[in-house]
Amino acid sequence: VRVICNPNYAAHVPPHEVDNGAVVPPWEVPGRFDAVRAALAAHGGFAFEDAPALSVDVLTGLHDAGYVAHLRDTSAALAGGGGWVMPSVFPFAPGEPRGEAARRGAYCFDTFTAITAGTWAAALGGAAATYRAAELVAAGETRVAYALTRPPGHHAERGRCGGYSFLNNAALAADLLLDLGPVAVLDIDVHHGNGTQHLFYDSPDVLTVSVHGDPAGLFPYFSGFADETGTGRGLGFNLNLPLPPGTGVDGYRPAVAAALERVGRHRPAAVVVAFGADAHEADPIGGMRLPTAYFAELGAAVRALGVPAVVTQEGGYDLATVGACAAAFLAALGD
Ligand code: Q9C
Ligand code: ZN
Repeated sequence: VRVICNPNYAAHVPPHEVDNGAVVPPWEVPGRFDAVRAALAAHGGFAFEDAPALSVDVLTGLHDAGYVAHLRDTSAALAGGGGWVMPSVFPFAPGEPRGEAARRGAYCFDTFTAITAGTWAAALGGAAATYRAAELVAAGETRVAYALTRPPGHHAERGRCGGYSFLNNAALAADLLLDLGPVAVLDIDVHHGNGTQHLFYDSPDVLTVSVHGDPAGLFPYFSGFADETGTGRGLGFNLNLPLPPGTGVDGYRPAVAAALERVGRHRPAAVVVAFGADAHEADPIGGMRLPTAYFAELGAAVRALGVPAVVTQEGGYDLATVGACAAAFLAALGD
């Protein structure tokens, strides 16, 4: 399996998260990438390459220009120091944000997602890895390509970061793959892929399907419910399959079967998998009960679609198992 690496993955070092007002250590750390890379190398059968640089212009159709400038300019302003930017106040009146404190809240939807000096470089490097992976698949050079990256992307909206995500890599891949025909995004991170849903909510061309923990009790809390089915021409082209906390293999199997049935009916020319390992039983924040071996079953099930695939790395916070889950999934999906 071709593995396209984000060369700047280590540049983004979050200082902490703020959870219910308390400062807590960050879960989304550079060691996650190292753990996955080491597990893939130990497994064998993976070919690693660094992504070439990506022009920021590629993001234009996907992300709001003011938001992109905020990420870039904030990282630049923090260069050389150990500081960060996090919101304290969120928009409660209409209008463009005026001033730094307003921009912090306007361009972010939670207090888990700090911007640091290296955030822009790391996020753009992740987009570059994903873009390259999608290019390889679109050109028919490989049937499966995996963008090995952090920070994640699937929570990022058109104009807001959140959920540790800054640029929506899965959506970027889907956009590129539309050249081939209809595209489906299958999101199996334990958290609902709210950003990807949001970006394609009115689109009948990109089907978005997400299997995740019930947002009544799990991030992102405000979306991921079963009654969110799309809007306008996109009505019927978003499917959410929320699962109760503590779900194991017996609960995941029928949900994944329903997800894949819907993906198959879309007759996609290519599929994007937003891959998370945070539904694993050892994950510290997911609350689900999947064993490592089930990730191989997931990979085989996606392979059975018979469609080329781009995989983006999203969540997975247990450093001891995240790599084995990715290796099991990708080895079963790939050649
Ligand atoms: N007490 C991804 O997996 N909530 N994002 C953390 C912990 C934020 C997850 C609160 C979870 C974001 C890509
Ligand atoms: Zn997640």
